[in-house]
Amino acid sequence: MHKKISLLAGSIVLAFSAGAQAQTKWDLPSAYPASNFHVENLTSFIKDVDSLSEGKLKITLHNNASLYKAPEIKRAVQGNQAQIGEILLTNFANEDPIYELDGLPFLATGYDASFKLYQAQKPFLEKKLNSHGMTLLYAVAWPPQGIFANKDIKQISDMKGLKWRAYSPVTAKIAELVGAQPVTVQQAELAQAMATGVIDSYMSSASTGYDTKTYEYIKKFYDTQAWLPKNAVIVNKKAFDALDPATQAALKKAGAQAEERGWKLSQEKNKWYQEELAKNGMETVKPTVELKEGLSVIGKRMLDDWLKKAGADGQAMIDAYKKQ
Ligand code: PCA
Repeated sequence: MHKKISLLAGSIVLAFSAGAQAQTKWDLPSAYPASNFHVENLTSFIKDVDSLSEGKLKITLHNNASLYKAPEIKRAVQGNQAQIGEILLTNFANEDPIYELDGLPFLATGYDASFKLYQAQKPFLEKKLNSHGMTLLYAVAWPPQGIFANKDIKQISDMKGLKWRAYSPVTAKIAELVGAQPVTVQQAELAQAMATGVIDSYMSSASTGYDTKTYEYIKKFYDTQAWLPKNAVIVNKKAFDALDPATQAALKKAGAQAEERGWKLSQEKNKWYQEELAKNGMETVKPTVELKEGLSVIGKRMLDDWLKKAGADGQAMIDAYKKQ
């Protein structure tokens, strides 16, 4: 009897160490907090990877910019310091126009249009990332972008002089065009920037308004639904190639599931985020026709500039988008 037990214990140890040998561990930096739907989605994705790979690929999430700040994550994945990471595509607009497309105002405004734009953008995005040693696993849209401000904004000239938080080159450009003062602040530092008065306004989603408790400082959300930027989850190609085929397939499957779930979650939670903002005293304001017109003139100008920069590929993306 005694012998049997020790034999059994030995085989468990053996099985355990064999499993441990085959296990791969990856780090996944994200710049957003646990309350954010992208991060909720990442948490489910990591669980799916674990079960689909039968425990062979273990991913550790480092959220809220705790491992790398938002603008550093892409480079960390490229250099394989992090094997997988979540980036806000439009943050990298200055690197290549492909990253800017879904950050342009009034090109694609609802979820359906944004998904179509994504389909048009995707092959070019995959090619670009590939050429830098990375692959695109999935991408999910943020909710529609509106303006947070205390000031009454009836037309774009009312935005003059605002201390405007920008999160990307495009949001900084919008500020310049309306005569506001742009200050680039990533979401993880946004609450502090409001508390210290560094900024008094910004353009983003209800989701970020909720994550950063914007209602403690700003009382109005102008629901302009101007664009839906995307977060993308990218993987270092060498790290991917080092996985066995079954684990690669598991990762891809979990990614496809996360993309589908993420787009739904973004829409569903947007309603909930808006309700939470209202409960905390924030007024959602329907933009005036003048404000919308002013912003769409800016949008057209930015699209023209983008087309000049993006050349034939850019035109192909816009054509593919409009054809759908
Ligand atoms: N929230 C992010 C980017 C887009 C969004 O809705 C932010 O404000 O940083």
